[in-house]
Amino acid sequence: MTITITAFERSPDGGKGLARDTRVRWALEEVGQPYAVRAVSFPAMKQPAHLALHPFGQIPTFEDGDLALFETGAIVFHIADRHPGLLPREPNARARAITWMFAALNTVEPPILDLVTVRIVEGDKPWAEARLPLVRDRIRDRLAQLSARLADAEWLDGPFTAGDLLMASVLIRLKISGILNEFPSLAAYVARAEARPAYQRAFAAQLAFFTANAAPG
Ligand SMILES: N[C@@H](CCC(=O)N[C@@H](CS)C(=O)NCC(=O)O)C(=O)O
Repeated sequence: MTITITAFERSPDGGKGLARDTRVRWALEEVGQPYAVRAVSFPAMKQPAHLALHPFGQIPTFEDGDLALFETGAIVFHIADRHPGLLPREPNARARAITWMFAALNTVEPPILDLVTVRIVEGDKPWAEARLPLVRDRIRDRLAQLSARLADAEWLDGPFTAGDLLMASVLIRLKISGILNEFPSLAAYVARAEARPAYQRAFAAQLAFFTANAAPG
């Protein structure tokens, strides 16, 4: 049974790999699992067929036989739980890696998403410009704390884990803002993550998918 995930038919990021299917592709590449991708258009995401898979009408989804999942945290955890390579076997190390998965999605990602919201979704509001410094400072606070914890380690807790995969995926979104470069150890951490062959394959696959779907028919 082939794993099937969904991705934007035409990602609004133009193939920069910021859509969340990239983190699922990356996890699958890290554990060596082949997968297929089904493109979903924006209107189709809100139709009953897709809502049956994803109650919030978003991508990505994950299907394997009769199992259907949504939420990248749950999907990446499921992949890491079922296949060796992304979570340590030793119970305490495994629990700490899972803690970093939650930290990435619950503590570090929200202020970063706020920046996207204020820039893109609320960009035309009269207060958007005034709100921006607050949002950027909230991100800086989190990055300062994360950078202090990472110090000069290669990964967050021992070997590369699903916690690093999600943390790097979240931080990658900040590259264009310039904020990441204010924290050289985090910028280097992201560069190390992006240099992993599995990330390279995932990035190339999402770009090829975008290019194929964007090609005039
Ligand atoms: N918390 C969800 C967020 C999913 C999400 O926001 N997906 C975006 C693409 S990266 C989406 O489908 N946006 C379109 C929409 O919400 O209508 C996850 O991690 O899977």
